[in-house]
Amino acid sequence: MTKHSVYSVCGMCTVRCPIKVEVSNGHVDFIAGNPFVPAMKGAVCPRGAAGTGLIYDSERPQTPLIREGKRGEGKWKKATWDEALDYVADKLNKIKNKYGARSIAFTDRGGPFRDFHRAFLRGLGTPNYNNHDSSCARNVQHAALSLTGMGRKAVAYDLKNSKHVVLQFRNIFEAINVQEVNNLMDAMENGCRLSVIDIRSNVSAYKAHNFMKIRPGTDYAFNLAVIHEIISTRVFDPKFVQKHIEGFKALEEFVARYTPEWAQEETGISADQLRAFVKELAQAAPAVIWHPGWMAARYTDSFYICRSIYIINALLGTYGAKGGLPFVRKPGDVGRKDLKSFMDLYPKPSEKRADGVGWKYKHFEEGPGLAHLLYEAMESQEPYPVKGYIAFRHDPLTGYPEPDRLKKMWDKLELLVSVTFSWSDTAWHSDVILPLSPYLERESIIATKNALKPQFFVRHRAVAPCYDTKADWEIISGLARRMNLPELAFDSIEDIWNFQLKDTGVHISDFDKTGMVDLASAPRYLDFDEIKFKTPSGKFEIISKKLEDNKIPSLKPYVSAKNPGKDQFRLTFGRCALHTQGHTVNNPMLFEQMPENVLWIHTQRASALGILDGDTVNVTQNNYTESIKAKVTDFIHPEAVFVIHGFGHRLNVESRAFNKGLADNKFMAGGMKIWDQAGGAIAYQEHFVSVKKA
Ligand SMILES: Nc1nc2c(c(=O)[nH]1)N[C@H]1C(S)=C(S)[C@@H](COP(=O)(O)OP(=O)(O)OC[C@H]3O[C@@H](n4cnc5c(=O)[nH]c(N)nc54)[C@H](O)[C@@H]3O)O[C@H]1N2
Ligand SMILES: Nc1nc2c(c(=O)[nH]1)N[C@H]1C(S)=C(S)[C@@H](COP(=O)(O)OP(=O)(O)OC[C@H]3O[C@@H](n4cnc5c(=O)[nH]c(N)nc54)[C@H](O)[C@@H]3O)O[C@H]1N2
Ligand code: SF4
Ligand SMILES: [Mo]
Repeated sequence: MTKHSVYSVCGMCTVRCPIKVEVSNGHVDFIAGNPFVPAMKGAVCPRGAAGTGLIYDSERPQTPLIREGKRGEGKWKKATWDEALDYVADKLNKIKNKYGARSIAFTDRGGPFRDFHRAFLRGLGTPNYNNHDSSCARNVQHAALSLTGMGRKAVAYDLKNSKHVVLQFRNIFEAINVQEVNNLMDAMENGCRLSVIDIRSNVSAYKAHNFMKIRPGTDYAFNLAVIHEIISTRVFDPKFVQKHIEGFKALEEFVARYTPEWAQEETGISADQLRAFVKELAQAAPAVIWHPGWMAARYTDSFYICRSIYIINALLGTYGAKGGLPFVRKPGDVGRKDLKSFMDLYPKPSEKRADGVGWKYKHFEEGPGLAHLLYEAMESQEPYPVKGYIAFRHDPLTGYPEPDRLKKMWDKLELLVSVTFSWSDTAWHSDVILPLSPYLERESIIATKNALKPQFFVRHRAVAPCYDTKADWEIISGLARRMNLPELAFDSIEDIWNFQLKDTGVHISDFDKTGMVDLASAPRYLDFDEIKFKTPSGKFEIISKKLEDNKIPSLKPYVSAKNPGKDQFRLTFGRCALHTQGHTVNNPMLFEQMPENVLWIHTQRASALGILDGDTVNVTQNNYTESIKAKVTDFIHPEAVFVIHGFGHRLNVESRAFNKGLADNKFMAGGMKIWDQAGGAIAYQEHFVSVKKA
């Protein structure tokens, strides 16, 4: 029997934790946290442990498939890789010749391993790369950019050293990032306070010292009153404000009317509680982290909520501080060379983007664009036809509102390809499925992690693929070879790694021992005087010229949240520790632990409707209804119902997940058009449903 360990990277969610995989005789026995990363504490989360459930499950696409019937009919022809890649490349080449390269679009789910496929798009000459972020963290990113000129990841969350952490629509103990969870738990053992602002008591709220149950849709009101209180009681950091903030006076004038008493009416959180909370924060500052949020695609003012959070952090001087939001360092900041980029092989395409970002919408960051606007362009064929689309590790039919509407938006596509390791609604609706090897069966390109102590890391393959699936670099190389991009047509991952490491002084074998290479010996916090924001003034700018130039206010007055109609509820959603988005429900190990979602509904509202805990209820919007079991509880705001996202699968190739639970995205009529014009993200929680006993 041969046994060995492989240092790799988890792929069960976007967090991508460092892992150690125990392999015997080519079989994965056990997955642990990488022991060389102390904050992993040797463990992964329940989903990370279920990686074996994924690879040894036969209910996933096992060979390339080409559609035979109509889209979505489920009639497939098995194909060899050569046939499938020839088919896709031939169609893409035809589309390119007929409509131009710009008519090819591509979306992915973001992350650190993108350089290679983004280079492929540049090589083809299309500007239409998008990722899923308009369904996730785009508002946070744009809020950070608008105030600091830097993205949201330019600062770290120094949870381990924090004295007070605030989670607002951020459920750290269930929407898990293992290192963050462990660091926060360590800090709490050392006396760190935890405050949670949420519409329901989640697991983070149970652990919190201070829980504020807020009326759904009113977070902006609460935060404006917090800013009011910080300024009027003069508990801000005067040194930080003086040296690093531009526009303080305008802010002070703007929040003058937003008193804690005013906010109490909107939010349901008492003025006294708000005042006591602000006092506590000021005492702990600057070792405070008010988390700016992650899944912040919820309301039409979510961008401004995220901005208000960053503003509060700045007022408290948490930027750059130990235990606050220290600045991360790039390889160049520590005297090292970054990886050689495949994207640099080609010029940036000069065509304008189909989603309008960069020319029609100049206040948005171009990089990943806004996918919902790309889909609009696919339907309108404006500003030009988009005819070929590759959904690459992306399931928009589960992740965007109103799947039936979205399918219509795709009707004019001449080619729809899904690259995926699991069945999904998007894969089922595609013309071609290129089955990706799950993360334990594939290598990824090397990635850089900017951090207090930057590093390179790599995903090693733990075992050979069980089925006829391929790694993403093999799929892209296969297409590149057929589309006249020989510089991206690689036969081995080692050649790719060597290309990337060329100028770095690092060798492939340096990753063998731990899966990563540190680029600095110790973490370093910037001195106060070293702090410089990437805005025109070099300061944290309350008034953004870019926003104002595009007729978007930097300080937007609060607009009261809508009340649900009689017998209606605002539909809210989130994550749980046992599943990732829509793609783990059919995982045999995770399914066993949680086969369906339930509908959280407040005790009094349920009682008025004659609904008891465990009853099956019908949830309806317009004429669409699905049923689900009710969880009757005091721990949710009466105006809302809540579900875990990702359930309600209706594909019979997933025998376990089939017909289990409710799909929240199907109760968002017109939702593709309801988005935050300032921050760019879809506003998923501006929808209402009614509930009746079944
Ligand atoms: N109604 C509603 N809509 C939502 C949400 C919600 O809560 N409610 N959540 C939103 C959020 S936060 C997000 S991020 C998006 C997510 O939406 P997506 O980005 O589409 O999410 P996933 O289901 O994680 O991944 C899509 C596909 O990628 C494939 N895949 C291949 N390789 C990998 C890998 O290495 N890792 C992972 N994770 N997947 C891989 C999987 O097979 C899966 O089918 O949805 C958003 N949409
Ligand atoms: N286990 C697990 N972990 C994950 C993921 C996963 O699928 N499963 N996905 C990863 C991804 S892609 C993302 S984006 C992150 C998401 O990480 P989070 O954004 O932290 O996760 P969510 O559960 O979507 O939302 C957090 C909380 O927002 C609350 N909430 C809803 N509406 C409101 C409101 O109006 N006001 C306030 N104050 N709170 C509200 C919900 O009740 C929920 O408790 O998690 C990541 N980690
Ligand atoms: S949080 Fe869990 S599922 Fe996500 S990468 Fe880490 S171990 Fe994997
Ligand atoms: Mo997300």
